[in-house]
Amino acid sequence: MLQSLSHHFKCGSSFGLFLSHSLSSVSEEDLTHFRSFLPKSAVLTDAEDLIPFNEDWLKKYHGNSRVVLRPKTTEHVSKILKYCNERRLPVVPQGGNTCLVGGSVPVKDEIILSLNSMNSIRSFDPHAGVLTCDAGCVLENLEVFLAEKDHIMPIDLGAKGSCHIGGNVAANAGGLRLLRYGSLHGSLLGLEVVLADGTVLNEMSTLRKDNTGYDLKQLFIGSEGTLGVITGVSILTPPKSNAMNVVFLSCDSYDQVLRTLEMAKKRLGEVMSAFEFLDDDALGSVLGHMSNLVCPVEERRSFYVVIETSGSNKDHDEEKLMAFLEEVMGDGIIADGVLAQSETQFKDIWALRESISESLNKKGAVYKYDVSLPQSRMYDLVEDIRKRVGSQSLITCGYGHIGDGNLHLNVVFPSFEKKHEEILEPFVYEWVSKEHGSVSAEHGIGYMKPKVLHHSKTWESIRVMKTIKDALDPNGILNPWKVLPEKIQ
Ligand code: FAD
Ligand code: 2HG
Ligand code: ZN
Repeated sequence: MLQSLSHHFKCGSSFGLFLSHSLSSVSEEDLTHFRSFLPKSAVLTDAEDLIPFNEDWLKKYHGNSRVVLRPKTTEHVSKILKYCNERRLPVVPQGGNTCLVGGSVPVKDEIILSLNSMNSIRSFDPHAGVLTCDAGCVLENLEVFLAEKDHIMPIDLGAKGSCHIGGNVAANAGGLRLLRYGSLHGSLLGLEVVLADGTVLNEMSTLRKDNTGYDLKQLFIGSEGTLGVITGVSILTPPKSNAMNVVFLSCDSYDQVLRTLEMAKKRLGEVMSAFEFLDDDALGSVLGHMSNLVCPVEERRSFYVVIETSGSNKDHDEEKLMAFLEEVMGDGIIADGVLAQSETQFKDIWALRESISESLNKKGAVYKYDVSLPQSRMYDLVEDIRKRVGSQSLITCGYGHIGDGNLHLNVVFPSFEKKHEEILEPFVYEWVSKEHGSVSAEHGIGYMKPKVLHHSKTWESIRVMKTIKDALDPNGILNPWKVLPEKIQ
Protein backbone atom coordinates (compact mmCIF):
# COMPACT_ATOMS: atom_id res chain seq x y z
CA MET A 1 0.00 0.00 0.00
CA LEU A 2 1.47 3.36 -1.01
CA GLN A 3 1.52 6.05 1.60
CA SER A 4 0.70 9.66 0.92
CA LEU A 5 3.59 11.75 2.12
CA SER A 6 4.43 15.39 1.81
CA HIS A 7 7.89 16.72 0.94
CA HIS A 8 8.88 20.28 1.52
CA PHE A 9 11.79 21.86 -0.24
CA LYS A 10 13.02 25.38 -0.40
CA CYS A 11 13.64 27.47 -3.44
CA GLY A 12 15.26 30.89 -3.48
CA SER A 13 13.45 33.82 -5.03
CA SER A 14 14.98 36.91 -6.54
CA PHE A 15 14.53 38.70 -3.23
CA GLY A 16 16.39 36.11 -1.20
CA LEU A 17 13.15 34.68 0.21
CA PHE A 18 12.60 30.96 0.20
CA LEU A 19 9.36 29.60 -1.16
CA SER A 20 8.33 26.16 -0.11
CA HIS A 21 6.72 23.85 -2.66
CA SER A 22 4.65 21.16 -1.09
CA LEU A 23 4.93 17.93 -3.06
CA SER A 24 2.91 14.74 -2.62
CA SER A 25 3.68 11.07 -3.01
CA VAL A 26 1.81 8.65 -5.24
CA SER A 27 -1.24 7.03 -3.68
CA GLU A 28 -3.32 4.00 -4.76
CA GLU A 29 -5.96 6.42 -6.08
CA ASP A 30 -3.32 8.06 -8.28
CA LEU A 31 -2.33 4.69 -9.74
CA THR A 32 -5.97 3.89 -10.40
CA HIS A 33 -6.29 7.19 -12.20
CA PHE A 34 -3.22 6.53 -14.40
CA ARG A 35 -4.51 3.03 -15.21
CA SER A 36 -7.83 4.53 -16.31
CA PHE A 37 -6.33 6.06 -19.46
CA LEU A 38 -2.95 4.35 -19.98
CA PRO A 39 -2.47 0.81 -21.32
CA LYS A 40 -1.67 -1.78 -18.62
CA SER A 41 1.96 -2.10 -19.78
CA ALA A 42 2.43 1.65 -19.40
CA VAL A 43 2.16 1.66 -15.60
CA LEU A 44 5.04 -0.21 -13.94
CA THR A 45 4.93 -0.73 -10.19
CA ASP A 46 6.69 -4.05 -9.74
CA ALA A 47 9.84 -3.48 -7.61
CA GLU A 48 12.06 -5.57 -9.94
CA ASP A 49 10.87 -3.67 -13.01
CA LEU A 50 11.66 -0.34 -11.38
CA ILE A 51 15.32 -1.05 -10.54
CA PRO A 52 16.90 0.07 -13.87
CA PHE A 53 14.77 3.23 -13.93
CA ASN A 54 15.74 4.21 -10.37
CA GLU A 55 19.47 3.85 -10.88
CA ASP A 56 21.73 5.94 -13.12
CA TRP A 57 24.31 4.65 -15.63
CA LEU A 58 27.19 5.32 -13.24
CA LYS A 59 25.42 3.64 -10.32
CA LYS A 60 26.13 6.78 -8.35
CA TYR A 61 22.59 8.04 -7.87
CA HIS A 62 19.69 5.93 -6.63
CA GLY A 63 16.06 7.01 -6.52
CA ASN A 64 13.17 5.46 -4.74
CA SER A 65 10.32 5.86 -7.19
CA ARG A 66 7.44 3.46 -6.90
CA VAL A 67 5.98 3.97 -10.35
CA VAL A 68 7.19 4.34 -13.92
CA LEU A 69 4.72 5.71 -16.48
CA ARG A 70 5.35 4.94 -20.13
CA PRO A 71 2.98 7.11 -22.20
CA LYS A 72 2.47 6.24 -25.88
CA THR A 73 1.20 9.59 -27.11
CA THR A 74 1.62 13.30 -26.49
CA GLU A 75 -1.97 13.33 -25.24
CA HIS A 76 -1.02 10.75 -22.59
CA VAL A 77 1.88 12.95 -21.47
CA SER A 78 -0.43 15.94 -21.31
CA LYS A 79 -3.01 14.09 -19.19
CA ILE A 80 -0.30 12.77 -16.84
CA LEU A 81 1.25 16.18 -16.27
CA LYS A 82 -2.08 17.98 -15.85
CA TYR A 83 -3.03 15.49 -13.16
CA CYS A 84 0.39 15.53 -11.48
CA ASN A 85 0.36 19.32 -11.41
CA GLU A 86 -3.05 19.39 -9.76
CA ARG A 87 -1.99 16.72 -7.25
CA ARG A 88 1.52 18.25 -6.76
CA LEU A 89 3.11 14.95 -7.74
CA PRO A 90 6.77 15.41 -8.75
CA VAL A 91 7.89 13.91 -12.08
CA VAL A 92 11.31 12.97 -13.52
CA PRO A 93 11.30 12.80 -17.33
CA GLN A 94 13.55 9.96 -18.44
CA GLY A 95 14.96 9.09 -21.85
CA GLY A 96 17.67 6.44 -22.26
CA ASN A 97 18.91 7.09 -18.69
CA THR A 98 22.51 7.66 -19.82
CA CYS A 99 22.81 10.99 -17.99
CA LEU A 100 26.20 11.42 -16.30
CA VAL A 101 25.15 14.05 -13.73
CA GLY A 102 22.27 12.29 -11.95
CA GLY A 103 19.54 14.23 -13.78
CA SER A 104 17.49 11.32 -15.09
CA VAL A 105 16.73 9.44 -11.87
CA PRO A 106 14.56 10.47 -8.94
CA VAL A 107 16.08 12.02 -5.84
CA LYS A 108 13.26 10.69 -3.68
CA ASP A 109 10.09 8.98 -4.88
CA GLU A 110 9.22 11.14 -7.89
CA ILE A 111 7.19 9.52 -10.67
CA ILE A 112 9.42 8.42 -13.52
CA LEU A 113 7.98 9.47 -16.88
CA SER A 114 9.78 7.30 -19.40
CA LEU A 115 9.60 8.29 -23.07
CA ASN A 116 10.70 4.92 -24.36
CA SER A 117 7.30 3.97 -25.80
CA MET A 118 7.18 7.13 -27.90
CA ASN A 119 9.59 6.11 -30.63
CA SER A 120 8.06 6.68 -34.06
CA ILE A 121 9.63 8.55 -36.92
CA ARG A 122 7.03 11.07 -38.07
CA SER A 123 8.45 12.30 -41.39
CA PHE A 124 11.58 12.91 -43.43
CA ASP A 125 11.91 15.55 -46.11
CA PRO A 126 14.82 14.50 -48.36
CA HIS A 127 15.06 17.89 -50.07
CA ALA A 128 15.35 19.93 -46.92
CA GLY A 129 16.99 17.10 -44.92
CA VAL A 130 14.50 17.65 -42.10
CA LEU A 131 13.59 14.75 -39.84
CA THR A 132 10.64 14.88 -37.45
CA CYS A 133 10.20 12.17 -34.84
CA ASP A 134 9.00 11.30 -31.37
CA ALA A 135 11.33 12.27 -28.54
CA GLY A 136 11.81 8.65 -27.45
CA CYS A 137 13.55 7.54 -30.68
CA VAL A 138 16.94 6.01 -29.90
CA LEU A 139 19.72 8.03 -31.56
CA GLU A 140 21.27 5.00 -33.27
CA ASN A 141 17.91 3.98 -34.77
CA LEU A 142 17.62 7.45 -36.28
CA GLU A 143 21.11 7.07 -37.72
CA VAL A 144 20.17 3.73 -39.30
CA PHE A 145 16.98 5.22 -40.74
CA LEU A 146 18.84 8.22 -42.17
CA ALA A 147 21.70 6.12 -43.62
CA GLU A 148 19.18 4.64 -46.07
CA LYS A 149 18.29 8.17 -47.11
CA ASP A 150 21.96 9.21 -47.47
CA HIS A 151 21.78 11.52 -44.48
CA ILE A 152 23.24 11.49 -40.97
CA MET A 153 22.27 12.86 -37.56
CA PRO A 154 24.15 16.08 -36.72
CA ILE A 155 24.95 14.58 -33.30
CA ASP A 156 26.87 11.42 -32.43
CA LEU A 157 27.98 10.03 -29.08
CA GLY A 158 29.12 6.84 -27.38
CA ALA A 159 25.71 6.33 -25.76
CA LYS A 160 23.89 6.32 -29.14
CA GLY A 161 22.65 2.75 -28.67
CA SER A 162 20.57 3.79 -25.63
CA CYS A 163 20.10 7.56 -25.52
CA HIS A 164 16.97 9.20 -26.96
CA ILE A 165 16.91 12.22 -29.23
CA GLY A 166 14.62 13.85 -26.63
CA GLY A 167 17.23 13.17 -23.94
CA ASN A 168 19.94 14.61 -26.19
CA VAL A 169 17.90 17.77 -26.63
CA ALA A 170 16.99 18.02 -22.94
CA ALA A 171 20.69 17.66 -22.07
CA ASN A 172 21.90 19.73 -25.05
CA ALA A 173 24.39 16.92 -25.63
CA GLY A 174 27.51 17.81 -27.60
CA GLY A 175 29.41 14.70 -28.65
CA LEU A 176 31.85 13.85 -31.39
CA ARG A 177 30.44 15.85 -34.30
CA LEU A 178 29.89 19.22 -32.65
CA LEU A 179 33.11 20.52 -34.20
CA ARG A 180 31.54 20.16 -37.67
CA TYR A 181 27.78 20.49 -37.19
CA GLY A 182 27.58 22.80 -34.18
CA SER A 183 25.35 22.47 -31.13
CA LEU A 184 21.69 21.43 -31.07
CA HIS A 185 20.84 25.10 -30.56
CA GLY A 186 21.66 25.43 -34.27
CA SER A 187 20.45 22.19 -35.84
CA LEU A 188 17.18 21.83 -33.97
CA LEU A 189 14.34 23.38 -35.96
CA GLY A 190 11.37 22.57 -33.79
CA LEU A 191 10.07 20.90 -30.66
CA GLU A 192 6.80 19.67 -29.24
CA VAL A 193 6.81 20.14 -25.49
CA VAL A 194 4.26 19.41 -22.78
CA LEU A 195 4.35 21.98 -20.02
CA ALA A 196 3.90 21.22 -16.32
CA ASP A 197 0.18 22.03 -16.43
CA GLY A 198 -0.42 19.73 -19.41
CA THR A 199 -0.43 22.42 -22.10
CA VAL A 200 0.97 21.10 -25.38
CA LEU A 201 3.33 23.63 -26.92
CA ASN A 202 3.49 22.90 -30.62
CA GLU A 203 6.73 24.42 -31.85
CA MET A 204 7.36 21.70 -34.45
CA SER A 205 8.65 24.04 -37.12
CA THR A 206 10.56 22.59 -40.05
CA LEU A 207 11.74 26.00 -41.23
CA ARG A 208 15.38 27.05 -41.13
CA LYS A 209 14.48 30.69 -40.79
CA ASP A 210 11.65 31.92 -38.60
CA ASN A 211 12.05 35.15 -36.68
CA THR A 212 8.50 35.46 -35.40
CA GLY A 213 8.68 36.41 -31.77
CA TYR A 214 10.75 34.66 -29.12
CA ASP A 215 12.38 31.39 -30.13
CA LEU A 216 10.77 29.35 -27.34
CA LYS A 217 12.29 26.01 -28.32
CA GLN A 218 15.73 27.29 -27.31
CA LEU A 219 14.57 27.43 -23.68
CA PHE A 220 13.99 23.70 -23.59
CA ILE A 221 17.33 22.75 -25.17
CA GLY A 222 19.49 21.94 -22.16
CA SER A 223 16.68 22.44 -19.62
CA GLU A 224 17.20 18.87 -18.34
CA GLY A 225 13.54 18.07 -17.80
CA THR A 226 12.93 21.02 -15.48
CA LEU A 227 10.80 23.18 -17.79
CA GLY A 228 8.72 20.72 -19.82
CA VAL A 229 8.60 17.23 -21.28
CA ILE A 230 9.82 17.05 -24.87
CA THR A 231 7.59 14.77 -26.95
CA GLY A 232 8.56 15.63 -30.53
CA VAL A 233 11.66 16.83 -32.33
CA SER A 234 12.29 18.39 -35.73
CA ILE A 235 15.94 18.42 -36.72
CA LEU A 236 18.11 19.39 -39.68
CA THR A 237 20.18 16.42 -40.86
CA PRO A 238 23.28 16.82 -43.04
CA PRO A 239 23.80 14.75 -46.19
CA LYS A 240 26.10 11.77 -45.73
CA SER A 241 29.65 12.50 -46.86
CA ASN A 242 31.05 10.48 -49.77
CA ALA A 243 34.53 10.40 -48.33
CA MET A 244 35.29 9.64 -44.71
CA ASN A 245 38.75 9.14 -43.24
CA VAL A 246 39.99 8.65 -39.74
CA VAL A 247 43.55 8.79 -38.43
CA PHE A 248 44.96 7.74 -35.06
CA LEU A 249 48.13 9.59 -34.09
CA SER A 250 50.46 9.33 -31.11
CA CYS A 251 52.41 12.17 -29.43
CA ASP A 252 54.90 12.39 -26.58
CA SER A 253 53.62 15.58 -24.99
CA TYR A 254 50.43 17.58 -24.56
CA ASP A 255 52.13 20.49 -26.28
CA GLN A 256 52.44 18.30 -29.37
CA VAL A 257 48.70 17.55 -29.20
CA LEU A 258 48.06 21.30 -29.27
CA ARG A 259 50.43 21.82 -32.18
CA THR A 260 48.68 19.01 -34.08
CA LEU A 261 45.33 20.71 -33.47
CA GLU A 262 46.67 24.03 -34.70
CA MET A 263 48.07 22.40 -37.83
CA ALA A 264 44.88 20.38 -38.47
CA LYS A 265 42.76 23.53 -38.31
CA LYS A 266 45.03 25.19 -40.86
CA ARG A 267 45.54 22.28 -43.23
CA LEU A 268 42.30 20.28 -42.96
CA GLY A 269 39.97 23.19 -42.24
CA GLU A 270 36.71 22.56 -44.04
CA VAL A 271 37.00 18.75 -44.27
CA MET A 272 37.79 18.11 -40.59
CA SER A 273 34.74 16.67 -38.79
CA ALA A 274 36.25 15.60 -35.45
CA PHE A 275 39.38 16.22 -33.42
CA GLU A 276 39.52 14.17 -30.22
CA PHE A 277 42.33 13.38 -27.79
CA LEU A 278 43.00 10.78 -25.11
CA ASP A 279 45.89 10.14 -22.77
CA ASP A 280 47.62 6.81 -22.31
CA ASP A 281 45.71 5.96 -19.11
CA ALA A 282 42.44 6.32 -21.02
CA LEU A 283 43.74 4.14 -23.85
CA GLY A 284 45.04 1.55 -21.36
CA SER A 285 41.60 1.36 -19.77
CA VAL A 286 39.86 0.66 -23.10
CA LEU A 287 42.44 -1.88 -24.24
CA GLY A 288 42.09 -3.71 -20.94
CA HIS A 289 38.32 -3.78 -21.36
CA MET A 290 37.83 -4.53 -25.08
CA SER A 291 39.77 -7.64 -25.97
CA ASN A 292 38.92 -7.28 -29.67
CA LEU A 293 40.69 -3.91 -29.97
CA VAL A 294 44.42 -3.32 -30.27
CA CYS A 295 46.56 -0.21 -30.04
CA PRO A 296 46.64 1.03 -33.66
CA VAL A 297 50.22 2.38 -33.41
CA GLU A 298 53.27 0.22 -32.66
CA GLU A 299 54.41 1.86 -29.45
CA ARG A 300 52.37 3.29 -26.57
CA ARG A 301 53.02 7.01 -26.06
CA SER A 302 51.68 9.63 -23.63
CA PHE A 303 48.88 11.04 -25.85
CA TYR A 304 46.79 10.09 -28.84
CA VAL A 305 44.69 12.08 -31.28
CA VAL A 306 41.78 10.93 -33.42
CA ILE A 307 41.06 13.08 -36.45
CA GLU A 308 38.15 12.46 -38.79
CA THR A 309 37.60 14.09 -42.16
CA SER A 310 34.33 14.00 -44.10
CA GLY A 311 34.01 15.57 -47.49
CA SER A 312 32.56 15.14 -50.92
CA ASN A 313 35.68 14.18 -52.85
CA LYS A 314 37.81 11.22 -51.69
CA ASP A 315 40.94 12.11 -53.71
CA HIS A 316 40.83 15.72 -52.62
CA ASP A 317 40.40 14.84 -48.95
CA GLU A 318 43.08 12.15 -48.99
CA GLU A 319 45.52 14.50 -50.69
CA LYS A 320 44.94 17.08 -47.97
CA LEU A 321 45.21 14.50 -45.22
CA MET A 322 48.45 13.03 -46.57
CA ALA A 323 50.01 16.49 -46.88
CA PHE A 324 48.98 17.23 -43.29
CA LEU A 325 50.37 13.91 -42.02
CA GLU A 326 53.67 14.39 -43.82
CA GLU A 327 54.00 17.83 -42.29
CA VAL A 328 53.24 16.84 -38.68
CA MET A 329 55.41 13.75 -38.90
CA GLY A 330 58.22 15.58 -40.71
CA ASP A 331 58.26 18.29 -38.04
CA GLY A 332 58.43 15.61 -35.34
CA ILE A 333 55.11 16.74 -33.81
CA ILE A 334 53.65 13.28 -34.19
CA ALA A 335 55.52 10.15 -33.14
CA ASP A 336 53.50 7.70 -35.21
CA GLY A 337 50.16 7.45 -36.97
CA VAL A 338 47.71 5.15 -38.72
CA LEU A 339 45.20 6.03 -41.42
CA ALA A 340 42.25 3.61 -41.38
CA GLN A 341 42.38 1.47 -44.51
CA SER A 342 39.02 -0.26 -44.21
CA GLU A 343 35.57 0.17 -42.76
CA THR A 344 36.58 -2.17 -39.91
CA GLN A 345 39.68 -0.14 -39.05
CA PHE A 346 37.60 3.03 -39.21
CA LYS A 347 35.11 1.60 -36.73
CA ASP A 348 37.83 0.16 -34.47
CA ILE A 349 39.57 3.51 -34.12
CA TRP A 350 36.29 5.18 -33.23
CA ALA A 351 35.45 2.32 -30.84
CA LEU A 352 38.68 3.02 -28.94
CA ARG A 353 37.63 6.60 -28.34
CA GLU A 354 33.93 5.94 -27.73
CA SER A 355 34.44 3.08 -25.27
CA ILE A 356 36.57 4.97 -22.74
CA SER A 357 33.59 5.79 -20.48
CA GLU A 358 32.27 2.26 -20.51
CA SER A 359 35.70 0.78 -19.74
CA LEU A 360 36.26 3.13 -16.79
CA ASN A 361 32.78 2.36 -15.47
CA LYS A 362 33.75 -1.31 -15.27
CA LYS A 363 36.82 -0.50 -13.16
CA GLY A 364 35.12 1.19 -10.21
CA ALA A 365 33.38 4.34 -9.04
CA VAL A 366 34.05 7.08 -11.58
CA TYR A 367 34.08 10.75 -10.59
CA LYS A 368 33.52 12.68 -13.80
CA TYR A 369 34.34 16.29 -14.52
CA ASP A 370 33.20 17.59 -17.89
CA VAL A 371 34.71 21.02 -18.27
CA SER A 372 35.37 23.70 -20.84
CA LEU A 373 38.80 25.28 -20.54
CA PRO A 374 41.27 27.17 -22.69
CA GLN A 375 42.94 24.34 -24.62
CA SER A 376 46.40 25.46 -23.48
CA ARG A 377 45.47 24.86 -19.79
CA MET A 378 43.34 21.73 -20.15
CA TYR A 379 45.84 19.07 -19.32
CA ASP A 380 47.29 21.07 -16.39
CA LEU A 381 44.07 20.24 -14.56
CA VAL A 382 44.60 16.51 -15.11
CA GLU A 383 48.21 16.79 -13.87
CA ASP A 384 47.17 18.80 -10.81
CA ILE A 385 44.52 16.25 -9.94
CA ARG A 386 46.99 13.40 -10.37
CA LYS A 387 49.30 15.08 -7.85
CA ARG A 388 46.44 15.75 -5.47
CA VAL A 389 44.98 12.26 -5.60
CA GLY A 390 48.29 10.44 -5.59
CA SER A 391 48.00 6.68 -5.32
CA GLN A 392 44.49 6.83 -3.86
CA SER A 393 42.75 6.56 -7.22
CA LEU A 394 42.76 3.49 -9.44
CA ILE A 395 42.96 5.64 -12.58
CA THR A 396 43.12 9.36 -13.28
CA CYS A 397 42.82 10.20 -16.94
CA GLY A 398 41.97 12.97 -19.38
CA TYR A 399 40.37 12.80 -22.81
CA GLY A 400 37.68 14.54 -24.79
CA HIS A 401 36.61 16.93 -27.45
CA ILE A 402 39.74 19.05 -27.46
CA GLY A 403 38.72 20.59 -30.78
CA ASP A 404 35.78 22.15 -28.90
CA GLY A 405 37.79 23.04 -25.77
CA ASN A 406 36.04 20.30 -23.76
CA LEU A 407 38.00 18.07 -21.37
CA HIS A 408 36.69 14.92 -19.67
CA LEU A 409 38.64 14.40 -16.46
CA ASN A 410 37.78 11.01 -14.96
CA VAL A 411 39.02 9.76 -11.59
CA VAL A 412 38.27 6.18 -10.63
CA PHE A 413 38.12 5.03 -7.00
CA PRO A 414 37.10 1.61 -5.67
CA SER A 415 33.79 3.05 -4.41
CA PHE A 416 31.82 6.29 -4.14
CA GLU A 417 32.75 7.83 -0.79
CA LYS A 418 32.55 11.31 0.67
CA LYS A 419 36.30 11.32 1.41
CA HIS A 420 37.13 10.74 -2.27
CA GLU A 421 34.71 13.44 -3.38
CA GLU A 422 36.27 15.88 -0.92
CA ILE A 423 39.70 15.48 -2.53
CA LEU A 424 38.22 16.50 -5.87
CA GLU A 425 35.50 18.99 -5.01
CA PRO A 426 35.37 21.96 -4.78
CA PHE A 427 39.03 21.92 -5.95
CA VAL A 428 38.18 21.07 -9.58
CA TYR A 429 35.36 23.63 -9.78
CA GLU A 430 37.45 26.42 -8.25
CA TRP A 431 40.32 25.57 -10.61
CA VAL A 432 37.99 25.79 -13.63
CA SER A 433 36.37 28.98 -12.37
CA LYS A 434 39.77 30.69 -12.01
CA GLU A 435 40.44 29.90 -15.66
CA HIS A 436 37.01 31.32 -16.64
CA GLY A 437 35.98 27.89 -17.87
CA SER A 438 32.66 26.06 -17.56
CA VAL A 439 31.92 23.48 -14.85
CA SER A 440 29.71 21.67 -17.35
CA ALA A 441 30.68 21.71 -21.00
CA GLU A 442 28.13 19.21 -22.30
CA HIS A 443 26.72 16.83 -19.65
CA GLY A 444 24.59 19.41 -17.84
CA ILE A 445 24.02 20.19 -14.17
CA GLY A 446 21.53 17.50 -13.09
CA TYR A 447 21.65 16.59 -9.40
CA MET A 448 25.43 16.65 -9.25
CA LYS A 449 26.15 20.31 -9.84
CA PRO A 450 23.40 22.78 -8.78
CA LYS A 451 25.63 23.90 -5.90
CA VAL A 452 28.42 24.83 -8.28
CA LEU A 453 26.37 26.47 -11.02
CA HIS A 454 27.50 29.85 -9.66
CA HIS A 455 31.09 29.03 -10.65
CA SER A 456 30.08 29.46 -14.28
CA LYS A 457 27.01 31.72 -14.14
CA THR A 458 26.40 34.98 -12.29
CA TRP A 459 23.73 35.15 -9.57
CA GLU A 460 21.83 37.60 -11.80
CA SER A 461 21.65 34.91 -14.50
CA ILE A 462 20.67 32.23 -12.00
CA ARG A 463 17.85 34.45 -10.70
CA VAL A 464 16.52 34.89 -14.25
CA MET A 465 16.65 31.10 -14.67
CA LYS A 466 14.61 30.75 -11.48
CA THR A 467 12.07 33.29 -12.76
CA ILE A 468 11.63 31.23 -15.92
CA LYS A 469 11.32 28.02 -13.92
CA ASP A 470 8.65 29.55 -11.68
CA ALA A 471 6.71 30.87 -14.68
CA LEU A 472 6.62 27.52 -16.48
CA ASP A 473 6.42 25.19 -13.48
CA PRO A 474 4.95 27.21 -10.58
CA ASN A 475 4.36 24.12 -8.43
CA GLY A 476 7.88 22.80 -8.96
CA ILE A 477 6.79 19.33 -10.07
CA LEU A 478 9.26 18.92 -12.96
CA ASN A 479 12.54 17.27 -12.01
CA PRO A 480 12.79 18.87 -8.56
CA TRP A 481 16.22 19.35 -6.92
CA LYS A 482 17.92 19.40 -10.33
CA VAL A 483 19.80 22.18 -12.15
CA LEU A 484 18.96 25.20 -9.94
CA PRO A 485 20.54 25.54 -6.49
CA GLU A 486 18.28 25.43 -3.44
CA LYS A 487 19.66 28.73 -2.17
CA ILE A 488 19.87 31.61 -4.57
CA GLN A 489 21.74 34.78 -3.61
P1 FAD B 1 18.49 10.79 -19.91
O1 FAD B 1 19.79 10.36 -19.36
O2 FAD B 1 17.35 9.87 -19.72
O3 FAD B 1 18.10 12.23 -19.40
C1 FAD B 1 18.99 13.31 -19.46
C2 FAD B 1 18.29 14.55 -18.88
O4 FAD B 1 17.25 14.98 -19.75
C3 FAD B 1 17.59 14.31 -17.56
O5 FAD B 1 17.63 15.49 -16.80
C4 FAD B 1 16.15 13.99 -17.93
O6 FAD B 1 15.23 14.35 -16.92
C5 FAD B 1 15.95 14.84 -19.16
N1 FAD B 1 15.10 14.26 -20.18
C6 FAD B 1 15.26 13.09 -20.84
N2 FAD B 1 14.32 12.94 -21.78
C7 FAD B 1 13.53 14.04 -21.71
C8 FAD B 1 12.38 14.49 -22.43
N3 FAD B 1 11.87 13.77 -23.42
N4 FAD B 1 11.84 15.66 -22.08
C9 FAD B 1 12.37 16.42 -21.09
N5 FAD B 1 13.44 16.05 -20.39
C10 FAD B 1 14.02 14.89 -20.70
N6 FAD B 1 26.90 13.60 -23.49
C11 FAD B 1 27.44 14.49 -24.36
O7 FAD B 1 27.05 15.65 -24.35
N7 FAD B 1 28.42 14.13 -25.24
C12 FAD B 1 28.91 12.87 -25.30
O8 FAD B 1 29.82 12.58 -26.08
C13 FAD B 1 28.34 11.90 -24.41
N8 FAD B 1 28.77 10.64 -24.43
C14 FAD B 1 28.24 9.74 -23.57
C15 FAD B 1 28.74 8.44 -23.60
C16 FAD B 1 28.25 7.50 -22.70
C17 FAD B 1 28.77 6.09 -22.75
C18 FAD B 1 27.26 7.88 -21.76
C19 FAD B 1 26.73 6.88 -20.78
C20 FAD B 1 26.77 9.17 -21.72
C21 FAD B 1 27.25 10.12 -22.61
N9 FAD B 1 26.80 11.44 -22.61
C22 FAD B 1 27.33 12.33 -23.50
C23 FAD B 1 25.84 11.91 -21.58
C24 FAD B 1 24.34 12.07 -21.93
O9 FAD B 1 24.03 13.46 -21.94
C25 FAD B 1 23.92 11.59 -23.25
O10 FAD B 1 24.16 10.21 -23.27
C26 FAD B 1 22.46 11.85 -23.68
O11 FAD B 1 22.29 13.15 -24.17
C27 FAD B 1 21.38 11.58 -22.66
O12 FAD B 1 20.22 11.12 -23.33
P2 FAD B 1 19.20 10.15 -22.63
O13 FAD B 1 18.08 9.88 -23.56
O14 FAD B 1 19.88 8.98 -22.06
O15 FAD B 1 18.65 11.08 -21.48
C1 2HG C 1 32.53 11.23 -24.12
O1 2HG C 1 32.92 12.21 -24.74
C2 2HG C 1 31.36 11.40 -23.20
O2 2HG C 1 33.02 10.10 -24.27
C3 2HG C 1 31.54 10.78 -21.83
O3 2HG C 1 30.97 12.72 -23.09
C4 2HG C 1 32.64 11.43 -21.05
O4 2HG C 1 32.40 9.71 -19.43
C5 2HG C 1 32.82 10.84 -19.65
O5 2HG C 1 33.41 11.52 -18.81
ZN1 ZN D 1 32.02 14.01 -24.34
